[in-house]
Amino acid sequence: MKVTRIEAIPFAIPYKKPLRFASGEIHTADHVLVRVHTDDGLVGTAEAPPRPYTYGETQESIVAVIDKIFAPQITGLTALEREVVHGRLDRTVGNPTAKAAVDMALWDIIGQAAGISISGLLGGYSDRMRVSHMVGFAPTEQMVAEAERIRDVHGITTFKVKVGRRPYTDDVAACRALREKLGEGVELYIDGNRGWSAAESARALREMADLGLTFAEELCPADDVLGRRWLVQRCPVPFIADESATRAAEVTREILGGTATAVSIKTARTGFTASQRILHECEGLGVPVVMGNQIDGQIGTLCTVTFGAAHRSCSQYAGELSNFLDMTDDLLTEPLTIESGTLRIREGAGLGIDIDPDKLARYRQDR
Ligand code: MUC
Ligand code: MG
Repeated sequence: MKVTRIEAIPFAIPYKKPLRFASGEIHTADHVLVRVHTDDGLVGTAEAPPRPYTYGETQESIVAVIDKIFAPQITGLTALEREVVHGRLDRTVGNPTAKAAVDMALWDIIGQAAGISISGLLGGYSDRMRVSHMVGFAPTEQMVAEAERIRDVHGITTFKVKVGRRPYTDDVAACRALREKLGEGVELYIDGNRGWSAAESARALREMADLGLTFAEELCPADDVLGRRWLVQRCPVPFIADESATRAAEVTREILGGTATAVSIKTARTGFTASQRILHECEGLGVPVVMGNQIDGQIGTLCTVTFGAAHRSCSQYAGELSNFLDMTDDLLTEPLTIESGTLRIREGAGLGIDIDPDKLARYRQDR
């Protein structure tokens, strides 16, 4: 299980329609496929999605940090020496999705070597998760039509609605229309990606008080420390820290500082090793967690569902696992499918990621 080589392969797959939210928009999945090779012929696989508006990473920076810094640092270590690996990776600040992809690829190797599924290694709670679908910015009637289609085609009944536009009343109207058209049988929550001020957020929450929202996520910036604490004290539902809680220490700051009361765990940024630390921290503090989506492709989504389904507290709420539906294609030999509103993990050793070589050849950007 000794690491001999790490590949960081940039690829690009267009979206059928862009996903728009307060901090950015996505037209193409310009991700990086990470493959860690070992001396016994195993290959661990994961993907890193660049999100410059959230972490500062780009596709080029992910490839460069892996090729130039991470690969030389961990070549020669075994996949079982994860504490040593992370000690070396953490000499470089930031770069969360590059580090996370390396971490998950190492877990994939361990699972394959042991002949055990990663889900079993992590916790083995379930083989599936309920799915929550993210509804991006669009005219209200299109947002409603998308949610209805996703419910009717995939059986999904939980929706995270992107908010954070100005004026905030547009988002309030969209959420109201979603509740009216979809009825009481669906679960709705909102994510502002820091687009509103604390005062706008408070007004919006007041005007949506009758909509039965279950969570509110990153409505205003965490850097507005006192404003956000003031808002969270008044928030009628758990307030999820997402981009403000990307490491265990940030989770501590957000929760103990009173600027969040729930946490989004994204394997795309904390892999499996650090995601487990955050999960256990949240469990110890009595803070709910939601499995979030970094606008992952199918590889990243498989990593998320593997982690989420493995743990009881992650499975309490629907996981955000459906963004890949908007992509025109993907790299897996056997595509993921969402049935009756749930997504299953892959059986077998490791993560069960099998890359289609023809698709990789078509979409890779480095040849
Ligand atoms: C989300 O939950 O915010 C959009 C930006 C980002 O960092 O993640 C996505 C989804
Ligand atoms: Mg979010």
